[in-house]
Amino acid sequence: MTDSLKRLRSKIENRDAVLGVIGLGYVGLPVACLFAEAGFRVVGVDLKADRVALINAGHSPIEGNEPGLSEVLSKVVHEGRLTATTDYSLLGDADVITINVETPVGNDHRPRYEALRTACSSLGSVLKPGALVIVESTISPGTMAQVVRPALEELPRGGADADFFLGHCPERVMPGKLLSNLRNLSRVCGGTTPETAEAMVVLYRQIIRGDLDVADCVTAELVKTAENAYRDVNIAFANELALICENVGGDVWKVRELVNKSPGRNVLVPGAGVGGHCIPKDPWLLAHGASDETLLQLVPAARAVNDHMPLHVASLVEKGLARHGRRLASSRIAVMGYAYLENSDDTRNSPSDVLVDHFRTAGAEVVVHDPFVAEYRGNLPEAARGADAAVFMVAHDAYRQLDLARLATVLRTPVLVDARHVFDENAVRCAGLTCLGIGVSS
Ligand code: SAJ
Repeated sequence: MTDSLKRLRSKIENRDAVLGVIGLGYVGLPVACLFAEAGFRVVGVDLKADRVALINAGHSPIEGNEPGLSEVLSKVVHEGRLTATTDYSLLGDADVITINVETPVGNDHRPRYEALRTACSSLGSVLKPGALVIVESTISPGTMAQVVRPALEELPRGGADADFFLGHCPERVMPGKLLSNLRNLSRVCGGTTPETAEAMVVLYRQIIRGDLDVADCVTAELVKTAENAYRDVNIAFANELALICENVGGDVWKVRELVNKSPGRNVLVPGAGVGGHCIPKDPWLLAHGASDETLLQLVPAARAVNDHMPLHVASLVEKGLARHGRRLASSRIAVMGYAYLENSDDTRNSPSDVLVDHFRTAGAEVVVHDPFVAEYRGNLPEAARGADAAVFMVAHDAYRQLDLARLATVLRTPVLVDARHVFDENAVRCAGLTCLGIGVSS
């Protein structure tokens, strides 16, 4: 192990190391808070001056319910352990820098690395010798070698493993559980050398209780993208099984329950589609790593199945309207639920977005309701008044408690489409509503 890495490890163990965090979003900010809470001095860098100002005032810019985050943030800011800035030069004396910027995919399903490249080249211009740089953003296999390392080495310097150390430790956070996931979930510490990976374990052990597994960078890149591609493929199987059940007169909920009694089976939950900031994107990041795209059939096919689900829900709505002699173009549809996940206000890549666009393009009038999304809040069942169909796209608790008989009185046409298995079918029918749902014969 090089002397500079030895020195870095002891600075980390003594908590004398200065940490830098680039990107103070839903991953970077909790990371900065936990390292500051552990006793490190942390400098957070973000491009958004308003976000920086809010953080320096001790307030969290992250919406939604994040248990403990506001309290930790306020504490470490007032103790002077965490400062935020838009100025990269303040990272010049950082011993460890994590990069937590967005890594979206474009409409062509290819990674968009502009933010990552900018962060790396800006950091490279101020990075001090012997520092450790860790990318926490989710990236395609091969990105550390082909994008990150070259961007950091743009300036004439000794390069990774000589002049600075480089690793990849993908995050595993989830909205609503940012701090608890960070503290408790295991992480892969992928280093460009085994010694660097070991130094990463020493660092993350300061804040993480879960397993810290050493690996190389490619393994770390593969693990994170694979774990989410795996989830997407399994959701797609559940969705395709639901479509089959609809066609053969089955009930996917009964079928799923009985299949899952078989050892080693775990059919996931069919539904209105797959939203969020991770699952729709990470399979494409995994796929991009495979240079020979012909290798891949399952990952793209699963994405296609899941992306189709909102349109399948639309076909169920049209079927229900037709039973009452109505056409979509002249109907009013109440879309119930706009968040991508139950009891969340997060609307990123929401399947409801696709559904609303589809209905509006077809000429239907659309009203949206969501108890967690400010612009769509409203009384229930009043929000559906005058609609010809109420489509439940998210299993918010508030919908599970809905008085179906009252819903029937406010609808103009008594059609209910249940895209998240929110209701008991018989209860819906007893309320005098035409009921159609994912995975059940209509
Ligand atoms: N979904 C289904 N059926 C399922 C599970 C999910 O249709 O059986 C849909 C959800 O409705 C949602 C989307 O998929 O629209 C994603 O749901 P999710 O439960 O996977 O939640 P995410 O997107 O927040 O996933 C994140 C991921 N974490 C990271 O990327 C770090 C994922 O790997 C985790 O498994 C998940 O959180 C979690 O459950 O913690």
